[in-house]
Amino acid sequence: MTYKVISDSSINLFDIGNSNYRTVPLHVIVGDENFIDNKDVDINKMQKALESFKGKTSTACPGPQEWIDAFEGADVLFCVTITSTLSGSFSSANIAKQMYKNENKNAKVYVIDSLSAGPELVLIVEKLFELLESGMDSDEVYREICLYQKKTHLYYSLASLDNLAKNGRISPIVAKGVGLLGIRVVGRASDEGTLEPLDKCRGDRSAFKSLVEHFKKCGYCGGKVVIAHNDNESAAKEFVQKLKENFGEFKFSIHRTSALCSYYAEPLSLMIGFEA
Ligand code: X90
Repeated sequence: MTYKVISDSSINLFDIGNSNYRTVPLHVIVGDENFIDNKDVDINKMQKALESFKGKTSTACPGPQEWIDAFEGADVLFCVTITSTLSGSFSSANIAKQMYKNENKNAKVYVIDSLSAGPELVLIVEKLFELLESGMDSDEVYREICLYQKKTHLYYSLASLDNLAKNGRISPIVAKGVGLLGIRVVGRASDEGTLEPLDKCRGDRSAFKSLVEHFKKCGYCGGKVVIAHNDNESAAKEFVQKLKENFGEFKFSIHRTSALCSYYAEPLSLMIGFEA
């Protein structure tokens, strides 16, 4: 039995130090440029293109064939996707699953809707490897990961909601005024996998205060934390400090957002996944 864990690129990480890990790219489209969200994508170039382009920009999920290309050679596959309420990635992966199973009768393909994006997918993928490497049977791994997902959360502090609103992912009324005077929208991925804005804050410090309160309400008590930032590493580090002051020591990692998340979680935004 050879297994692979495959995530779409909303996870932001293309290497997690495991050779059974693959990603499939979402796409960011700026005029006639298609930024394919893989390890080679040039985020700075994309950002410059976004700033200078005056027309409508958009994103696209991976097609089924992009998933299948990543499946090749494995007979147990765990696919993790960005929330199905905001993207077609989950349904693409399911089409790929059917196609792959037609050709590979004994293959087992599990498609997991993260109901989230970014760092929460990192937590899910890391847990999947932990379970698979313990030698657990794949159906059992699937049951366990569904339980684990109930304990993980995603919160965010967004510096602008422009691209979310322009692409119909959030109401323009909610988006109005964010981006001015350092306003941050603090919110979370709801249990249904939708964007749930919770507070409007002025500046990172005030956003951290709000986030710490939300962590408390979730019953956070020192679980693993994964932070993705869009060009705001200092805020990510400062937030870790704030958490330490409130909750003591915990395991954490910090990385930059890749193309898809950088497009929607615009510059200076943070995405924070954690285990409650
Ligand atoms: O299929 C596509 O074109 C991709 C569309 C993705 C739309 C939303 C991505 C949001 C990414 C924003 C903050 C956290 C979101 C929480 C999700 C429930 C980043």
